[in-house]
Amino acid sequence: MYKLHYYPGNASVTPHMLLEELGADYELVYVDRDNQAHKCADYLALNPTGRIPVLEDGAMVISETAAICLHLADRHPEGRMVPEISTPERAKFYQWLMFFTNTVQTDFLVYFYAERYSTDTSDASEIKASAEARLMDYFRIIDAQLGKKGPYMMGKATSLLDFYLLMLSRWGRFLEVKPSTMKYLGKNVKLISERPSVVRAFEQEKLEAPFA
Ligand SMILES: N[C@@H](CCC(=O)N[C@@H](CS)C(=O)NCC(=O)O)C(=O)O
Repeated sequence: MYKLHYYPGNASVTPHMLLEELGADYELVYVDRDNQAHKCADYLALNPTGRIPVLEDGAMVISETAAICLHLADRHPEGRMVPEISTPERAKFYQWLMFFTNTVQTDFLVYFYAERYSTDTSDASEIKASAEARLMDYFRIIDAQLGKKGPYMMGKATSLLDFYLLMLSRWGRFLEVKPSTMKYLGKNVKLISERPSVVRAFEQEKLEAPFA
């Protein structure tokens, strides 16, 4: 049985949605972030970065959301969460996943933790505003992709990208223009957030609508 260390709505929500979607046997382990549990010795022994999530798969401990998602997709190939290996679709899948995790998610960290990105805390609002501008550009790029080849990131088939995107769009509900109000992205968010697996995961985390 898997163990997913999570905090409601955090990056753990993507592997959580996937675990439900894949019908996997798993247990949720609540990380008491409000009391800094993710910075305590027990948690740091699992993930020295002190970041959420962590997945335990037997004796194996995995951190980094994208790595966890890819591992789950590998372990449950029948769920078809990634395109076939060595195909053009697989190459584009890699491109978008790296964009989501290296670029979009990274700028969300800048947006949410702006004070960490300067030694002068008075810079935080400027740092946050510039991250927001970049995030808006990224969501426009994603919306355009979905407009060309939707309704899912890989066209007609769902993949783990769509679950990742729901998490990012949900975080984007604090931006001045909510990603879910964009034409094609909004459709994608609606389709994914209505999936029974996602409804179950959100209910378990007590996340309330609007989901993005
Ligand atoms: N690159 C990491 C980032 C994870 C991350 O930053 N998680 C946030 C929650 S969404 C966290 O743990 N924040 C607590 C902190 O940075 O102190 C991943 O993708 O797993």
